[in-house]
Amino acid sequence: MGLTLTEKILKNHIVDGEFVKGNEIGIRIDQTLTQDATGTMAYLEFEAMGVPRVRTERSVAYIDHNTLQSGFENADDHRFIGSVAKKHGIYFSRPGNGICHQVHLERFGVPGKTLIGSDSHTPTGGGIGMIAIGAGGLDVAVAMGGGAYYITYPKIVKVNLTGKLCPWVAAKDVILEVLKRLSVKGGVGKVIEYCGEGVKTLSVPERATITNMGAELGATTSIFPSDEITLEFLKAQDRADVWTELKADDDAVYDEELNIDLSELVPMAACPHSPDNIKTCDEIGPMKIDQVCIGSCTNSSFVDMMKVAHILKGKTIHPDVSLAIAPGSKQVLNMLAQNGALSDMIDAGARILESACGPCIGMGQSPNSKGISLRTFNRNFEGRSGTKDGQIYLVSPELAAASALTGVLTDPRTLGEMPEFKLPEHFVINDNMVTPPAPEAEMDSVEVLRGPNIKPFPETSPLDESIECKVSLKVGDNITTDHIMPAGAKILPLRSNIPAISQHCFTVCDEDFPRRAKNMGKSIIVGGSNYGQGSSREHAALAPLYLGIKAVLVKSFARIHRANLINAGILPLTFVNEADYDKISQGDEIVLADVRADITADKTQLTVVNKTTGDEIPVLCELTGRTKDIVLAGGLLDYTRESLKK
Ligand code: MIC
Ligand code: SF4
Repeated sequence: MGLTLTEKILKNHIVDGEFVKGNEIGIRIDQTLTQDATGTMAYLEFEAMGVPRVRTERSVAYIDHNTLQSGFENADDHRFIGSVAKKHGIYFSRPGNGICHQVHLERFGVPGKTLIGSDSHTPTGGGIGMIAIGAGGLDVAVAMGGGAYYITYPKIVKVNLTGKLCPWVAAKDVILEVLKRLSVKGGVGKVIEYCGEGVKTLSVPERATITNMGAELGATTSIFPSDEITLEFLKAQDRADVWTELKADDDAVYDEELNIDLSELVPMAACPHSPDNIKTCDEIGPMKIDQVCIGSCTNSSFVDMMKVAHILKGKTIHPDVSLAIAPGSKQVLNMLAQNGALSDMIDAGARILESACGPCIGMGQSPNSKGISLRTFNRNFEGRSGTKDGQIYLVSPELAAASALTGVLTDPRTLGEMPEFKLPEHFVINDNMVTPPAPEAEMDSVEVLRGPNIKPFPETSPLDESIECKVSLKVGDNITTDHIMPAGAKILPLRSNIPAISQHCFTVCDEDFPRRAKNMGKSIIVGGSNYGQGSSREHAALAPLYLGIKAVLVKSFARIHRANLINAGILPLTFVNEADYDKISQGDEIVLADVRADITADKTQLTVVNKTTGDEIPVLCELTGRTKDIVLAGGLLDYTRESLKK
């Protein structure tokens, strides 16, 4: 029986566990990446593990999220990360060099290698045939130290692409179609593998748009084969030497299959407030808009920007629309500057932003009240833009630029004939904003520079014998990490200060939650299905940890967040019967008696007694050998320290 591409790469990297579906397996990690909003914590954790030098083939620290620098905090974090990187063997991509995923694809990604990154959109690397997975900072710290990364051996979904996209229909529309069919929960526990004749019609940046937004499916990762198109891209980046051909065997067996005829797709948008709320341009109609933002790790490549410049050239944006453009990397921005396309954008009235995440994570450019904003980004969760009642639509760069001119949602197919937009034969290459680490012999003399906002990892303790406490919060379905731990210009600077950032935990849902939870001392949270979807930010687990949360009981979890809870030593529990969700209310007192003994004895079904109502609620606590030990130890940091001692 043949193998899928995913299986081939995983098989080459497995170091622990058995290659059986549904089993937990440990894989060797070749490359890691961090960004600054999760990076400070990841490097504090790496330091706490006491490993002197990274043991990966390549680790890169990017600065791209917190670049507003409205106080000293961001700049201090940049300096800290730069100095830690220099000392411990990590390449440092300085602020201004671009968004981590865009730069990693351009300059560092290697087909067939494994990459984990402390950012949920790390699967962008699947665009050049990597197994690239988003993870919590602690997992990345462990991988930098040479430890394996653990995943559940995934189900593999084949997406068979046929045909070719029509003019002005984009890669964004492909992934919006997949989201429409599978939903934001549809990818959990799965890898999405793209195959078929249609693959050849998509360039690497287009493939990367598709794998990037696989994160919105909840998928472990997404991957394209590495073929002659991949080689062409790597050649143009002067990196042909890292190319290898990679594809699934013809007789590979998949768990699920999906067929998409590219020629049947039309321009679409993900409507507020979920990336799977898909409508076609026609279905929405010529809706009046207030803002357009173009960029983010999903759609900020050179060709994306060239399309936008072409549409804007010689025109002026609509008087009621604000247009912001953030090219994805220094390479992209520089090439636009050199070939005059930047001038076309500026001339049309675009507000050019630095190459960084910017508005995607609510760092500036929040829309007006109730403002309708078309964005080429990947997430439109409520409030993420910084405007609570902002209405965010996720669209292709083509649709965004066309609409910026007309002031209403505009089908880009009305733009007339589409010229051919080709990948350049040579990208402009200058890695002068990537600082290499100090040579090993000199690392001891490198001083790590810390600012006053950088506080140590919160205290953890081994799992209690029994848990007896109140429910401090009850929430519904599809709670995102932006609900649990909001970002934006006010809160992001606190990413290296857990006591301070925890004061904002869940305030989007309930202003009083942080104070109430802290006053309770210990408590649990109850939630619905797909709890914790979205970001990889471990702050969504560390802030609850700091506020005394002992367990989270929900209908189902999103993958990365569940792993982050375990890493923080918080028990992840799910209802055996989803209907029992109604038997427990905020403020109820609950008991999980002898939980430590039960988990030690590998019991997976436990009983939560609701002391307030008298109900006995069966719950699942499915922890395998390793995750069980992590929870018993009080989290991954303690567990790793103990293992290193042994
Ligand atoms: C996001 O898109 O939500 C982020 C900001 O990039 C996060 C990481 C973070 O919260 O720092 C992600 O996707 O993991
Ligand atoms: Fe940055 Fe947005 Fe991409 Fe997250 S999704 S890495 S915030 S550009």
